[in-house]
Amino acid sequence: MFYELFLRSFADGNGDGIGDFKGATEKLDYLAELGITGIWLLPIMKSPSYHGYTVSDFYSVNPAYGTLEDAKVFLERAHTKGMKVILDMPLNHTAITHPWFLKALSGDNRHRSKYLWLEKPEWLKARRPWDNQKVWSKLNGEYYYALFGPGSPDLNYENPELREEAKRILSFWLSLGFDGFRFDAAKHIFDFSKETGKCEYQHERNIAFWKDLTEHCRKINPDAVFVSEVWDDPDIVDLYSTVFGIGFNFPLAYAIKENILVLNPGKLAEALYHVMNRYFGDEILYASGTFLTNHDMTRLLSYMKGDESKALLAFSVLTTLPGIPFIYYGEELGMKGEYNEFANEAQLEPFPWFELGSGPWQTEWKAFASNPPFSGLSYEVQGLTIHSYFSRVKNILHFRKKNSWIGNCKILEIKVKNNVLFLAVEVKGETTLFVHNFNPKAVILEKQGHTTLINGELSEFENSISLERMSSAMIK
Ligand code: ACG
Repeated sequence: MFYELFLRSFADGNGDGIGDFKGATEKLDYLAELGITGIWLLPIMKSPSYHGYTVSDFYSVNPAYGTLEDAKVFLERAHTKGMKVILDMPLNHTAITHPWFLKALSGDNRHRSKYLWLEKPEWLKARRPWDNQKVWSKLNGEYYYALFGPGSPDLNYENPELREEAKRILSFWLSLGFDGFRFDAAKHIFDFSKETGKCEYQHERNIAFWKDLTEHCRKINPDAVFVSEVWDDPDIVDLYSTVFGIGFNFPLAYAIKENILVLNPGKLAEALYHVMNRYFGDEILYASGTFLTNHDMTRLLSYMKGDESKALLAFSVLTTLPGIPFIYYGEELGMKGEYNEFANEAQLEPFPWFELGSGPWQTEWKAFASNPPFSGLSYEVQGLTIHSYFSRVKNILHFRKKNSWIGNCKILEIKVKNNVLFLAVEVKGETTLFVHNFNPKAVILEKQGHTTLINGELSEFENSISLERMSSAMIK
């Protein structure tokens, strides 16, 4: 089970208000206590942007986060606690402040060929596939291709020198001790066609690129872990994920959230057949990176309009499905935050360790907006009571940790009866049933074996069990 960690917002170890490696190292026990066995670090390299996805030096740690030595200590401590750490690697583009881009702008041909420049005026008509934004930006009278906006010029991987550079970058971080990578924007490496002058995903070329890079990494560490970010439909995610070993299952995140929001288990069951289809067969070619939210999305409790029962049901469903769950930092506390494409900071707020909004380790790089002090949200308050949202999420995560076999199970059947979702799974010939009650009241179920509560409440009788509203259980 992975934790998606944004260093800047997590824990401050040197008192400047910005989260860093030192702080995160001190808080590894907190993650271990949650049942986390892996960490996905959002980009840590030198960058002019707060989120770090625009890199200005691929071989350095952002000084605000510490030094390479601090990163090393973090990795070593995480390893002693049995956690793997993967690094977010935005190789698709650089920052405009990257020396390569600055040299390119000043006319240096070797560096110019690392980027894409406008060759024909009609290319200016090209638009970003999902929201119709412009993809060419202008600086010093020249147009360069920048799919994610003017601050992030795309790299041109037709340039063989650049591919070798990418390998060197990966070698560098693997040798520091990282266990692998989350490859950012994996479908975007080749996404502009010079033939048509349009944005077009060239999936085959992208996959060949990633195959080359992952094979290179596996020569250094045969057990390296790779997760691809391909935000697309299941058939496209499938294409890429076999190369990486783990593919984020975006369609699953939508299926769970959309159908729990409107409490429609029937539609969820239908969607699960589609988005988890690889877990119905005997041969599982890659693992699904399962999740509910990430840093590009509205936080879970905001999505569920503050309804904790729905959010907890979503956590329960997630943890009873095969794959590798990824939990976005702060979701365990029920942090809030609405994603907004143009000011996407609301879901990246400081992790609230203290009710007061300040104290040792507390980050304060930006003001709390969606998660104000004295709202009862902090770890300080929620950590104390067994009935808090935090404690209930923790119980669900512990359930999953204890039953880690779920990660590799095969799905046999998904059924809905009287608004109850039944999920039958199998591992090594043994069948298990998960039951999720979507009703606003208890349901009586026939007793079929040993029952374990996952979330909510249940009562057991001689021949039946009563599963309370919005509760989940495992029957073995
Ligand atoms: C990654 C990071 C993100 C980062 C970048 C750039 C990339 O997680 O934080 O931005 O380094 C697209 C890309 C993703 C990208 C997101 C932000 N994420 O593919 O790689 O944008 C559609 C498209 C997707 C698109 C998504 C965005 O298909 O490609 O993601 O919309 O909303 C159904 C459909 C599905 C559709 C969804 C949603 O599910 O099946 O296809 O997805 O609905 O409509 C960071 C910053 C940015 C900055 C940049 C440089 O966050 O602000 O500009 O860095």
